[in-house]
This record gives sequence, C-alpha cells and structure tokens, in this order.
Amino acid sequence: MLPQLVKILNDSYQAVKNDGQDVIAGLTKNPKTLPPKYFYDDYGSELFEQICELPEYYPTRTETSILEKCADEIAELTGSKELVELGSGSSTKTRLLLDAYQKIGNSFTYIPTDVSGGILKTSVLELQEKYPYFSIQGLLGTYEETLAYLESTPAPTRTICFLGSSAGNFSPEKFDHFLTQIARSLQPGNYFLLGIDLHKPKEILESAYNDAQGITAAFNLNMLSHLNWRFQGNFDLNLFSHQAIYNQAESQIEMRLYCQENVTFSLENLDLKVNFQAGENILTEISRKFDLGILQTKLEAKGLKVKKVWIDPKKWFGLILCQA
Ligand code: AVI
Repeated sequence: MLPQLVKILNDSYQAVKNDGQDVIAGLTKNPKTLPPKYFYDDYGSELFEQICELPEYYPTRTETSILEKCADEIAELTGSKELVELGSGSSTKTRLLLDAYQKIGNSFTYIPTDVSGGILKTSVLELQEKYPYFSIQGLLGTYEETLAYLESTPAPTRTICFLGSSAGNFSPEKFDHFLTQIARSLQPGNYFLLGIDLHKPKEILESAYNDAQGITAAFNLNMLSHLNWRFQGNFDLNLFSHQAIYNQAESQIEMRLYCQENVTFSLENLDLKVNFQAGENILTEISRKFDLGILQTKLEAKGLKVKKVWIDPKKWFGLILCQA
C-alpha cells in the first residue's frame, strides 16, 4: 500500500470491515442475504470491470456516452477544486470529468474511494502519471467510512460523484440514509453528481444481469470465494448457481445464488454453521431502476437542489447534478 497516496480508513487490509457481523446476520436470516460489498475483493473488482465491457451490460456504455457530451459543462458549472468519487473502481469514466477539469486549469484534487485496495492502488498510480498537476489522494474504505471522513473534512468547492447507478444497490432505507450522509458531507454550494439507471423493458434488464459469457455468474459466485478466504469458509462453489430476475413490482433486479443440495457449510472465523436445503437461495444484490421525477423529489427533500439532468436518447440512464 502507498500511505502517502492511499489513506486507509480502517484497520483491516482491504477496508471491508472484517468483523463479519453483517455476514452472520444475513446468513442466519430467512430468506438468506449477503451484503453486496463482499463482491469486491480484488478478483471481484476485476470481474466487475469485465462486466462493464459486456455487450449486454448497457449502463457503463450509456453513462459514458452521456459524460462525453456533458463533462465540460459539469466542470464549468461546478468549478470545483476537489472531486471525490465514491466506489471509483478503475476511474475509467471519471477520466472524462478529469479531462474537463484539467481544461479549466484550477489547482485540483481528485479523491477516488473504494473498498478494494488493489484496484484503488493501481488507478491512483495510473492517474498520478496521466494528471501530473493534480493531487490524487485515494481513500480506502466503505461508503459509510468515506462519508464520515468527508463530513469531518469540509471543503469549500467540493463535488462528490457517485456514478454507475451504484445507488441502485442500496435498499430504499439505506439509500435514504446515504443521501442524508451525502448532504452532511457537502457545504452549501458544493455539488453532488449522481449517475442513475432508469426504468426499461424487463428483457433488456435480465439479459444485462445474465450475460451469455457467464461473467456476471462468476462475479456472483466469487462472493462465496471471498467469504471462504476472509472467514476461513468451506462454501463449495460447484453447488451454487447464479440467477438474476427483474422484480417488476419493486423495479429491481434481484441477483441470487441457488444451492443445489441439502448441505451445511461453515465459516470458521465467525464460528458459524450455515444449513442449506436443496433449492434454497441467498439474495446477494438488488439493483434498483429509478423514475427520474420521483428521484428528483427525493433529492430535493434532502436539501440537494437539482441543477441539471442529462439523459441519453433512449432514456435508459440519467446523470443528475445537484447543489447543496
Ligand atoms: C455496481 N452496480 C451498480 C452494478 C449494478 O448494475 O447494479 C453491480 C452489478 N451486478 C451485476 N452486474 C453489475
């Protein structure tokens, strides 16, 4: 790790808190669930990068096409000297914004933040080379940890961006809490840029999360490998299969791992035994799809005033710029 470039927000190596209480709570519930943050060990982050390139996975491509058109305008409107990105991964799309801020020529700090140390370190090094006049400061931590840190370090011209519709992976209650934390991390006049996946036909959504090459399946199953490594577990990945369905009533993709046999696994470090019946599943992720109008009302209610919205011609994806 590079202490001068990547600040670690908690004690564990890969920042995902490793007390595992959330794993115990999820696996002892009926139906079983696991928090999506456990997708993102280094291999999971790599798989996610591959997902973003898949022909069926439209969100990354669509958001990039919007950013290509509006990045300059965002840089001009915000005039920010600090851009914080939550869940930055490889920061690929963000380079469009960084190029735009570079044109303005202010002194500028980019703060990518992620739970995965490997991808954060690699992208900080790459960005440092590509943008030698910027200060690049990685933050390794969960969203909660990052936002708590930002709250304690206010900045007069800050923009926080949250791209890729990762907000869709929160339950409505968690999203509400997240927006409260965002509002607290911004001073009046600061900006929040939110990338959001919109309603669309079920067939398009289901093929995006059940791709033909099986990369999303590998990404889903990798969560169990991550738990095996982190908590000395013995999940047998061959006994699980991936499925993603669109729940129309909730407007959300639901991604699950189905267990094919009656079997018991253990996670030694958590002192936990988990029984499965054949056909039982674990809900590993929801990915909510939003209505722009409802979302705008919600943002405004949190004190985040919507300044401008950009959407693609098919109306599949939106970028919302709010001001605190
Ligand atoms: C990170 N997040 C926005 C992705 C999504 O589309 O909900 C995670 C993902 N899961 C499967 N494919 C992509």
